[in-house]
Amino acid sequence: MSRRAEQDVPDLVERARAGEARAVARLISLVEDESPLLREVMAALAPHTGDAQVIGITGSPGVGKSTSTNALVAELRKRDKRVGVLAVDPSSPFSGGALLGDRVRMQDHALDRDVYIRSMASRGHLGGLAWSTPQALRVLDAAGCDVILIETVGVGQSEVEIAGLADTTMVLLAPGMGDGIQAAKAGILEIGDVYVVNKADRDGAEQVRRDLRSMLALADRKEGGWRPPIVLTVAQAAQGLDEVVDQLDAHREWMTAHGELARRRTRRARDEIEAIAVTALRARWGDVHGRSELDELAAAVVAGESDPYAAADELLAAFAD
Ligand SMILES: Nc1nc2c(ncn2[C@@H]2O[C@H](COP(=O)(O)OP(=O)(O)OP(=O)(O)O)[C@@H](O)[C@H]2O)c(=O)[nH]1
Ligand SMILES: [Mg+2]
Repeated sequence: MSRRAEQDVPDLVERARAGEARAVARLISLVEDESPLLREVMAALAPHTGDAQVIGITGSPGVGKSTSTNALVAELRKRDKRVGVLAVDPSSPFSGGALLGDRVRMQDHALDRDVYIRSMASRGHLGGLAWSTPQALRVLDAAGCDVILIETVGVGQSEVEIAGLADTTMVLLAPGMGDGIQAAKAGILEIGDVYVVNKADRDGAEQVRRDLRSMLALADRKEGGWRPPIVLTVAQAAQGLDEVVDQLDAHREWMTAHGELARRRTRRARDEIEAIAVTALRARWGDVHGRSELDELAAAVVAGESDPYAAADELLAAFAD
């Protein structure tokens, strides 16, 4: 692509919508780099967003997230869906070894033009996933992906964050990982819409299912709400993924019928707006902080000519300019 074509936003958007992988890649890079073109990009994408089914995939390290993502892509391709995959590493500022390994595995789909795969590091953005991932989702959505899978590397906070980004959150467990206790600890019982017990070729998968089912029964879920199904899979052998996709679709239908999809998306948009606004405020705060104005106000407070509240009000007035 010529330098000029890379900067021509309407042209990039048109080509991304036509399925040109390089244009999609370029748009996501503009997001990651916080390009000055970002506003123009987002405005151009907005009318084309809202159709993709966004699925978050989470679970303990080694449970089979990448293997399952790979097998899910194959199942979705069988159903003629265009698929986007975002592998997000919120813990590292660089694309680390884990993602590299995943990339190699994902080469199963490397030549398929209806599959777009991207690894993202969150590069120490404020709020980790919060800032850049939703914008990358918008790019893939507008580019015509029917389904977008978000896989996180790393544990902890990211699990809850991913639930905030996705329409449907899929939680993976596996036998022999002490997952029962982990599930209760990590708050996984609250975030899952579909549970998958992977590595069902190993002993103990049925037991994990039973434990999970009784824990879910005790969890504080809303009356008349969605009852998360538990599916057994052997991702390595591509077994059970058809039922996983059926359940993901069933959840989407349920959400649509009950207004939950709209509620979740509104919540997501609120979070996005807030994250952008807070980032902008912080940037402006940086400006204010550097100004001599603050020194003057501080001197007035020290001299007893002003108080900290009045001084803060004066400073905040600077934001309104
Ligand atoms: N026995 C068995 N092994 C599996 C299955 N699915 C995945 N594995 C193996 O489990 C290991 C971890 O799989 P990954 O897909 O890399 O797991 P992950 O959750 O992405 O791991 P991280 O990215 O490190 O968190 C690999 O050696 C897989 O081959 C399965 O269904 N059965
Ligand atoms: Mg992985």
